[in-house]
Amino acid sequence: LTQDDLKKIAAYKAVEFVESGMVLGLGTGSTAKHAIDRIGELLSQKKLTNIIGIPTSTQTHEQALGLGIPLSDLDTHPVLDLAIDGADEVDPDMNLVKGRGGSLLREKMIEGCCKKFVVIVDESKLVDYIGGSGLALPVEIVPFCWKFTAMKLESMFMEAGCVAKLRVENGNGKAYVTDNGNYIVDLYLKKDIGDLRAAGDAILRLAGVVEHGMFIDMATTLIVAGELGVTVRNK
Ligand code: DER
Repeated sequence: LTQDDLKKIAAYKAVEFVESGMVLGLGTGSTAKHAIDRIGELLSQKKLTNIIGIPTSTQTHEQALGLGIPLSDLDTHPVLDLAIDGADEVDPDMNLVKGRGGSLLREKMIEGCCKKFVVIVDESKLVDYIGGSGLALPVEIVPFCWKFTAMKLESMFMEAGCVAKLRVENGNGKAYVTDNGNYIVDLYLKKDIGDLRAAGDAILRLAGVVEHGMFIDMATTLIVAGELGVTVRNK
């Protein structure tokens, strides 16, 4: 099974939680894409009806539009029944790293308003601690004096061997700009930062920071697809 096969298996399993009439948070990324495709398919087969989708990115908005999924937003639906989204890392307490696809702010806004937040991953996303993959922990910041903010973030996690890098567009070296017109600084950690809430609060206290990619205690259900099968775990 390829990694994408596993993502699809986890995604389809999550869609089993979708019931007609639900208001859904539609995630962003290659795993969530499969779930949205599946929802579109069930709608076209009339196996699902009266679904409203709240997209977490312009990318997901476009995909859902193309599938004919009726769309809305948080202004109209401030409480959602269910959100389905992927993650970049999942620790043993179901805390997440998200945002390597650039959509962490809208994801966190929308997934914070759901009665149920189902996270779908292939087994490669499981880590012992947040940052443990050695890959990016994204932080969305305002473009104004981004170097200053990046430097403050890097020094904040000096003990964890943190390196902060401005995310650039593939190829042309220009700063990546989020759907919200902001920049992303990716933090690369060499050690466990310990108390995630304290770390997250410290990050948010920097005036130039908009939001960070740690989703602490937000997931209610974790679906993991691996070589040995798919597991569903509730918080
Ligand atoms: O960037 C994001 O937040 C994505 O949801 C990410 O966390 C998972 O993306 P993937 O399903 O393509 O690995």
